[in-house]
Amino acid sequence: MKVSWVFMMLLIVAVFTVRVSLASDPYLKMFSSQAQSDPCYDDEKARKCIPDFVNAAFGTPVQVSSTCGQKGPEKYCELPDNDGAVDSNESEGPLCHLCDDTNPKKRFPASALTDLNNPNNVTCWRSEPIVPPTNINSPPDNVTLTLSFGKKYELTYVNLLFCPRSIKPDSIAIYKSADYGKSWQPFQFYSSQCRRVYGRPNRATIGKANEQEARCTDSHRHGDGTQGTRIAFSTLEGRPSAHDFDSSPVLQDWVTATDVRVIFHRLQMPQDSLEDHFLTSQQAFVPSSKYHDSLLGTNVIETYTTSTATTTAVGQHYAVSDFTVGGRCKCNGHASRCITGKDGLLTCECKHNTAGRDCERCEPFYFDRPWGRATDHEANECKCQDRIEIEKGKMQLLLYVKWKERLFKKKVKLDAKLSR
Ligand SMILES: [Ca+2]
Repeated sequence: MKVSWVFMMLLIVAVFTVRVSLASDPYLKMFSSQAQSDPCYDDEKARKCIPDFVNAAFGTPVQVSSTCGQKGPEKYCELPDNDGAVDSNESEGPLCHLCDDTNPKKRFPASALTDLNNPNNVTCWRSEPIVPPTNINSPPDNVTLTLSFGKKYELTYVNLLFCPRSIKPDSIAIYKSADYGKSWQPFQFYSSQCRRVYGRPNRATIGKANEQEARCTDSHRHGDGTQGTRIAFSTLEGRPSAHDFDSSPVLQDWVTATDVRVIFHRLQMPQDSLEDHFLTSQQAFVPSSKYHDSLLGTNVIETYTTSTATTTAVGQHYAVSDFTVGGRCKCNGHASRCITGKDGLLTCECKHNTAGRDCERCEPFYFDRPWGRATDHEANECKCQDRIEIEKGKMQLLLYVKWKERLFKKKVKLDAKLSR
């Protein structure tokens, strides 16, 4: 009786197992097909793959050289709305308010630059009030925003959205670094006076010979190419090889950045009519010197002149509500996403037998052909070396590790002897 009961139980378990395995078969198939749908492979054949397009600035801390109200309460002023109305409860005047970093309702921190941009609840960063220029040669404001991605990205655009009722700055320089801030390269300039301020022609044409050159434009002053209070720099616009990006190492370098820096040089030129909002006296306009780029990418002024003009400007400042940088994590076509590595750093999840934070080299023992960036037509997968060569390499590595171990043990013994 006991034996037949055990037999029955075994039979039930066997039938159940067969039914479950049959039932789960489609699921297993589904999972296996999911595993095969790696964007870096097409039926096990390597193909170019790239991480998603993202706003690389979103939620990233921005280093700023100046923030309103951090050294105590300060006055800042706004332009009136089109209908002349400004909502203010401050006693300093109808256009002016106080900023105070210790008061949550009056703070304008750098974190507002890269938070969620909600049109119904605009958050702003504001600089400390600046000293308005008395003439064209007055020292530049040099108010700086620096954004570090901690990883190489390929950038498509850099956008700045200015706060409601704020002035769109006149002269802005955008720089980029591709070596984590060691060196900086001009990316784009904006000025109503490109030649005078940045020593560059206005709206220069870019040819095949100078595709890696920063341009200067006054378009932001005239409304074309920008919308409202926005400045949008498109990294590839007007560059001839942009349509054949895959085969242009020059443009691939051009869009590569680990950091982006925006330097506000002039809020307004002294002769700007808009300045009437803030200045009560006519300024002397003295055309002569310009800012120039030093190797470090900081801009300095060559000469200073003094002006006899007096100003009563108050509360002029820079105010940005959104700093956006569109691009993709740079993986050279060998990864479909970036992940946080064991070292805590953002790194490509490399495929095609490639390695490195940007999949910029072949994995050990995969040097059958030189490394190459993946293109639409050729994945440039790193291939395995000859089997014997690999075994030889592995053996050499093993011998080296063992030798290091022996050396370490000897050292430990020696240290122990000496310490006695
Ligand atoms: Ca914001």
